[in-house]
Order: sequence, then structure tokens, then C-alpha cells
Amino acid sequence: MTSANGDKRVVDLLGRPVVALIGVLAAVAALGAGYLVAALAGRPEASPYVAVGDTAIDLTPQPVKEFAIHWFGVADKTVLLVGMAVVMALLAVLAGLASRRSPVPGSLVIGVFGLVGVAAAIGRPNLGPSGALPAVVATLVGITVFRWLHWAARRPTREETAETGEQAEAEAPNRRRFLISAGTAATATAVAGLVGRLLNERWGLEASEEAMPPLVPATPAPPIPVGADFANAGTPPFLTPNPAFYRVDTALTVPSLSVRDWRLRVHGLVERELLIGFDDLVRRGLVEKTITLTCVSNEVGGPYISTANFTGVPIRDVLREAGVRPGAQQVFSTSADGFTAGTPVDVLTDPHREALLAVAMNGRPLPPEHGFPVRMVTPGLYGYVSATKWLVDMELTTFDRVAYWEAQGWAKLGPIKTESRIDRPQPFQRVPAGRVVIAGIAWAQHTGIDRVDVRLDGGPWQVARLSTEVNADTWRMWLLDTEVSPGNHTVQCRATDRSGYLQTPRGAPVFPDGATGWHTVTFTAT
Ligand SMILES: Nc1nc2c(c(=O)[nH]1)N[C@H]1C(S)=C(S)[C@@H](COP(=O)(O)O)O[C@H]1N2
Ligand SMILES: [Mo]
Repeated sequence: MTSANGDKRVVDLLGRPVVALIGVLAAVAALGAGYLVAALAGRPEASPYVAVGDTAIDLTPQPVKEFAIHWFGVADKTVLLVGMAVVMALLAVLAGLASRRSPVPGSLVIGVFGLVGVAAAIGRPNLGPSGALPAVVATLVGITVFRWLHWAARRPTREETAETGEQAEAEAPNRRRFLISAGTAATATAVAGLVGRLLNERWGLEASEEAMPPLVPATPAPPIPVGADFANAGTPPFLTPNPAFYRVDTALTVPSLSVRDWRLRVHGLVERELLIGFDDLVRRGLVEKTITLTCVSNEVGGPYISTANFTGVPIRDVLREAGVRPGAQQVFSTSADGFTAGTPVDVLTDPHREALLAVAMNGRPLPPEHGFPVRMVTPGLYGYVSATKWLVDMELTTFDRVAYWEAQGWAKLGPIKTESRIDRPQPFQRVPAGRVVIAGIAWAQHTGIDRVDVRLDGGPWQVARLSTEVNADTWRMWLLDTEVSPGNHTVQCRATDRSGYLQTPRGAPVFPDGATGWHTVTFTAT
């Protein structure tokens, strides 16, 4: 730099890298502060970053959401969070660059951004006005840090230089002042982040299994018979281990509910309103059922299907206790994070269909991401209309009330469509020519699978061998041991369910009521 010119009675323009860094440090400090305050309040979902992300998810148009789920799966939220981080970093850099002379423009940008955070928090169905506190603190911290670092980076004014009397060294102590301030801000932010994280973990622990009564079903599910899967031939195991169970939801942060505070309200068109605590619920008696869940967003051949032994209280029993009034058509359920679903009353009260308020899966309390402590599970219906996780409210209403995905154009009723999938060979797999085992799964929940046909290269359909049936509410595995000549091949499968319905070849997209079509896989025999 040129020598500091004490005669120039201005605060010089700050260097671009310096102001950019100030912008980013202030933004990160703001987010760190918001995160810490939210953690202190025991409401990680009130962290401004998360509240903004949650709002973004709700405001995202349907096709974009579908695209995200399709391409990123569970990682769709990571993609969103990273995308937000990039946008914020860019804005922070711009806020800095706009403030080379005065800190006012940058402070304004942070203030406006803070208002977005406050608005997002206030708009969250699960937060309410007090949930905006972390965003307010974040904004104040952001502006303060910005102004402070801006001051620290500034060249000394003539008066300050005159005070030190050391004009030639004016820049050195000044640079030191900035570096120390920046380092302090960064360290404080890191500490805030760390403390926030520890607190969140502690809250999570508090909400965990230790607070639970034993979840032993009075009627356990029958053991899974030998021959229920063809895992050796490439199908999934019959029961999906909890960590491998597919996950689909709109929650950016997994709601962390405490068993002690959990309450389920049953109201609306009922004789008696109920308010049920966790122990009360479990005391009603637990049953265990083996059920295959499926997502309406599952493409033909897709992965959003899994099976577990669910333990819970039959929803039918709870509804009987509340006394369903005539005219009630659906149970409108709400989760702690504001998701809603509408499930037909006649499905939930069907004595042959054991829909559950599930508290455990595969013998363990529900994992947080699968709805801890209580979720709905309804055999035969896609999850979006019937499987509310983090359940807190069930209101009996007419069909007029519109639930989350229905409002986005998805079908009101979501019976699972009869479908089948090829798991082996995998697309473009190379297999030795000769005898090849083709294997997969088929499902028609609550109806049952009767037959699966497989064909190679458009040839005659061959009847596949079916696995031992567990119950009509679960998937069924199939395999075909057949002769394959060297070269490229196409294999297709189609299921027939117990009602006699043969899976349609007509391809339909997942929107609005579930995909159809025959899964087709191309592979090479060598
Ligand atoms: N609270 C809440 N519950 C929810 C959802 C959601 O977004 N939020 N998604 C539903 C959908 S679309 C499906 S397919 C199932 C998936 O349940 P899983 O994640 O345990 O597999 O949960 C349902 N329950
Ligand atoms: Mo779903």
C-alpha cells in the first residue's frame, strides 16, 4: 500500500477481500447466535437457518419438490441447506462489498435478511411468535459484528493517528486490530455452534428411549417364516432393518419430541374429546403387525418401499373410545411439524385392517426420523394420506378439510397400487450366460399378491416362484430361474393381485396418485 497519508482526512475505502470477509463473518456469527438461542430454548427448529429452509420447502412448487425427491432422495434436504448456504455466502459478500466506505449498506442487508428469518419463524405452524426470538437475536448479532469488524478494519482517522503520533506505523496496529477482532468473532461463533450442538444433543437424549415404558406387544406378530424372502437371490430381506427403512418427509430437522410432554388430542366430530399421554396410550395394550409401507412418490422400480414389524395401539380402539359421530368422514391428522394427512374413517375403523398408532418398529422405539414417539401406520394406503409421523392431533372431520399433499394436487384417497419390481439383475449388470436367477418384489397391500409373471425380450410370460406369504399387507418376493443366451436382454415383470387385477402396462407418473407400468431392466449375459 502507499504510505498512509495523514493529511487525507478521510476514512479510505476498505479493501474488497476485507469487506467480503467481514460480510461472511457477520453472517456466520448471526446464524451461530440464532442456532445457540434456539438450542437454549430447546427448539432447534427455531434456528433461523432451519426456519427459512422449512419455509422454502413449503413454498417450493410441486414439480420442483418431486424433482428434488426423485434426484436427491433423502439428500434433497442437504442439497437445500447447502444451496441456502451458498446463496447466503454470496449475499454476505455483496453486503460487504457494498460497505467499503460505510457499514450502513451492509447493516441494512443483514437487517433485511434478518426480517426474512423473523417472518419465516413467525410463519412456522409449530413455532409461533416467541419462536422468532432466535432470528431477532441473530439479526442484532449480525449487525453488531458487522459494524464492529468494519470499525476494526478501518484505517485510523487523522485524530487517531495523531493520538498515536506514529503515522508511518498507522497501518500495522490497525491490521492487527482487525485480525484480532475477526479471530475473536470467528472463535465466538464456533463456540456458540459447539455449545448449541451439545445442547441439542442433550435435548435429543432427553426425548429418547430412557423415558419410555416397556413397549412389549400383548400380541406379537407371528415370526417371519423361512422362505418369506429370496434375499439370497437378490431381493431385500423380508423385514427392513430400521436404518435401511426408506424415509420420506418434509422435515428439515427431525422433530425432537419428549415422551414426557407428548400428547395426542382426538377431537372434532366425536362424542368425547381425548387427550392422551404416552403412558396412557401404551397402557391401552399393544399389538404388533408386519406391514409394508410405500410412498406415492415411488417410481416404477423405485426404492421407497420397506417392511417392518410395527408395534402400537389399534387406531380403531382409540376412535371407538372417542365415539365417532355420524358425518365424520376422515381423520385429519397433524404432526408436530405441521404436516397433515386425511385418512378415511372407514379404513381406520375397518375391523380387518389394523391401522396403528405405532410406537415401535422391529422391536425398538420408533427412530426419530420415523416419527418418534408416535406415528400412524395404515395398511394399504400410501404414506402421504395415512402414516403421519410425530403425530400430535387427530381431528374427525368431513372430507372437505384438505391435507398437506392434497393441497398440492395429489389425490384425496391414496390406495396403494399393485406393482412389482426387478431387483436382480440390476440395470446394465453383466451376468454369466446360462442359468440366471431373476428376482424381485411385488406388492398389493391389503389385497395380497397372487402371481408374478416374468418375460425376457418380449417373449412368453413365465410364472415366477413366490415366497411364502406373511400377510396380505406386506410385500411378496418372487424369482425365476431361467436360461439366458449371451447378449443383451430385457426383462419385465408384472403382478396379479388376489382380486384378479393384473398390473397395468400403462405407464403413469407418480403424480397425482402413484406410478404404474411394468418395470423393465436391461442386462447383458456374457
Ligand atoms: N410428519 C410427517 N409425517 C409423514 C410425512 C411427512 O412429510 N411429515 N410423510 C409421509 C409420507 S409421504 C410417507 S411415504 C411416509 C414415510 O414414512 P417413513 O419415512 O417412515 O418411511 O411418512 C408419511 N408421514
Ligand atoms: Mo410418501
